[in-house]
Amino acid sequence: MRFLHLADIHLGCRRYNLEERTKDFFRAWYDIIEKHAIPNHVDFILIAGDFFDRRNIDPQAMNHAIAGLERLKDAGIPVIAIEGNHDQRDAVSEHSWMRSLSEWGYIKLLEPTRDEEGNLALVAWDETERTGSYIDVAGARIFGSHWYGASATAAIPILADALRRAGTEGRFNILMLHTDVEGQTNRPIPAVPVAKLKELKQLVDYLALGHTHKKFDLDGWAFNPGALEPTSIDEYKEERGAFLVEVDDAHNIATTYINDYTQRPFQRLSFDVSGAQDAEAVHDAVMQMIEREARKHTEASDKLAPIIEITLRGQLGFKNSLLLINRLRDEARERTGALHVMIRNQSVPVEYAVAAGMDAQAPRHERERRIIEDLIARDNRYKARAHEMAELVIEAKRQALGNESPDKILELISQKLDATETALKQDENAHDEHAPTATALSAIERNAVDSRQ
Ligand SMILES: [Mn+2]
Repeated sequence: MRFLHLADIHLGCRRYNLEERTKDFFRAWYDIIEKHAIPNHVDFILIAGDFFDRRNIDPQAMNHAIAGLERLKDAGIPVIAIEGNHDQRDAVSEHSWMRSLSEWGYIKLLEPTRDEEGNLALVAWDETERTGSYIDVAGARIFGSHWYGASATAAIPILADALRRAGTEGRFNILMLHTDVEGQTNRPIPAVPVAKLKELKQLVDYLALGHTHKKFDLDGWAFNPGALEPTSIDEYKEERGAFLVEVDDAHNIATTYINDYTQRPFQRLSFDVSGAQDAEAVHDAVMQMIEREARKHTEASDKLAPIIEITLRGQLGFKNSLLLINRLRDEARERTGALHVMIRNQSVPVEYAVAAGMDAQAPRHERERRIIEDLIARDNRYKARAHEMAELVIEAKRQALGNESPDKILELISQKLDATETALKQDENAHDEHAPTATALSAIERNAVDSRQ
């Protein structure tokens, strides 16, 4: 017996508002059929949930699904599937596109049902009704299950009971399950503990998992192939793909991990803007980095053009708005031939950096003064007197901690504030002649930014 185990194909996945990106999910799905399912004459294909990216798919996603399913139908390869969290039917509806595909004869959607007492039951596939919870194909008995979400751990013993009642003896039993497994996810969400999962081991010879978008296996018994394409850039580094599974007469399992189908290349670059003189300097340095490190794509290449993400980090020595992000992105795309360039600006303007570059070993009172001073300096009204104002704050705090009366503290504050305001007014008058120049400059800056974005 030979079969292909897929999961999380996510047809119809839209990212970056790019038509091409949606097609990537189709290319991966279709390519794996052409390259692996058909040449290897597999007996069946398993889709362990999330065939579609969402419940309410658009017509294009359905076209993508049918194109592959028609090809498999012509080749006489049955597709056995379950619903995942992304494509499961609505709680209030009897209908889902997965059920429709099953009714139309493209897939066999396996779903548990309820017996008269309301207990979970697994019933044999009915070819006329085109419903059922398990099916016998090529010497295997394949069982389907629902998406249980956070109650997956509680569902395991119930599933085990239902499997026992349905009968698994003397067969090669496969169970499809869409769930997170403890230790395999980076997300802080409840996942099924491995020990709990293993309660199924006596009943199931091959546990066909889906949901986690990376490849893993447990004891050569439970297998999760991962998504064919990354649904977010965070997944691009994970090993993902499909399993080609070979089972001999003694029920020995041999799996081959497949990832040589058409995939969109991704690249992540990072640039530290700290110390750059101006926006032009950042621009030039980012372009130099791209020349050095970025994956270049040419029309002649038979590979897909990459998606490149560039993150700007560090402290920016000038206003954020002076960074011409669109210009950076466009020029980076031109130089690399990428399908798409994302610029993530995570740099922090120096004006917001508090106690930047301060020695971490400095005594507490020095650090306190510096932090208060930096916070005050953000306010242009007090910027010129930040040092004195910091002194005042610290003195007021000292008095409050010393149980000084509120009236006394208020008096101290108003005295100092008055003195500071008088001093500031004098300063303003002295600087009046420069004011128009500063305003004119920022207007020019604004215009320059507007015309380029
Ligand atoms: Mn998924």
